[in-house]
Amino acid sequence: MKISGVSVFSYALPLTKPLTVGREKLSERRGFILELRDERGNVGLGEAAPLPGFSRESANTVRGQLKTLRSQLPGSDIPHDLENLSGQFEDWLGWYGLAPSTRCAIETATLDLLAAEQRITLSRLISDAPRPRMSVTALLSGARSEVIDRAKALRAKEFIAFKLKVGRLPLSEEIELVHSVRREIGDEALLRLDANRGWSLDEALAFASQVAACAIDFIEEPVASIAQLGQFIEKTDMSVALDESLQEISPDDISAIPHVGAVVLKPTLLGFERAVQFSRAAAETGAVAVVSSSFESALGLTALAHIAACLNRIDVPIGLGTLEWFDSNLYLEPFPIKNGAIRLADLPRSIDAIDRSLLTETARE
Ligand code: OSB
Ligand code: MG
Repeated sequence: MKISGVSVFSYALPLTKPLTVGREKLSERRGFILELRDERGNVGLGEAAPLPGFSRESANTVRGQLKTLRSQLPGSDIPHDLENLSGQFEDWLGWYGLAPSTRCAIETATLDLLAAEQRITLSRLISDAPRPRMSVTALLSGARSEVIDRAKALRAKEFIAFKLKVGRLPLSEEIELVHSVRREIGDEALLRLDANRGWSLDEALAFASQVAACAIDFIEEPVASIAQLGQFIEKTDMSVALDESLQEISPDDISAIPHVGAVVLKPTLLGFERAVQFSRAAAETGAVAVVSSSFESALGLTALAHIAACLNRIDVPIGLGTLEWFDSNLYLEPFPIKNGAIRLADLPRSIDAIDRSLLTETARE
């Protein structure tokens, strides 16, 4: 099958509360939608939403790369076996030198198009037996009272996994907060932490020893470098997850870091195929893959839910609890996270669900 037409759109969605990422504070979320069409009128959509403060590429870079794809791709054949996600996209697109969020858009749009051609879902294209249901992690951040109230409310709504942001307040306050959140959510729920590299090694070790009784599922990025992370792992029993570090290493490097508990896969920051390659490398070392959002629209989240359904045999809660920052999410209907979980059967096809009135076509000059 050939790609016969390509369009590029941009969007800007207002946020319900300011979003602080790294040193950036965002009041709206901007991104791009890439639309691919084949000769038979099938359509595939993908999202490129570089996250200021976290992505290395700028929106301008991504816009330029999408325009290049728009001028180059029409008339080209879609290569075979892309859905294997084991280097076929790299063989096809590697020479363009695309940024991760641009890669993610073209990869997901192509997979969405292939799925449309075969009248199946994206997850079914990639796996014979995708998981029909996945738990979603509730994200806890902000002031103490907000964290506690949300933990209580979302536990009552059947969320079974929580992720608390740490590494921001004085250590003693955060240690107390972790204990309080554990008390609120009860012993059955999973509690994950994310320090976003906010601590020195000594701080991280002190923290870990004082929340040892809180049964932490894992902590993401407690310290500033991969070298320090190795020392943290050696000196504590707390399970560690890689997030920021994945932007600095390749899948082959995972096995060199001993006892990684999990990898947090954000296809917007890594690329879609590369994220899957990280998940396979992680599985070989016994680490689980946690597919996670970079505050994409519902269209991006749909692709994330489909790939997450293909990666783990057990229910590993996924990091899609970012929609509360959005007033509208680019879909006409709310994104189907219900009772702390997503069912594949509830996910609409992007092309049917998207609110075209929120898209602006990027000029062809
Ligand atoms: O710190 O893990 C992070 C989203 C964008 C950028 C950074 C992060 C996140 C998330 C996503 O936390 C939600 C999740 O992982 O549950
Ligand atoms: Mg993280």
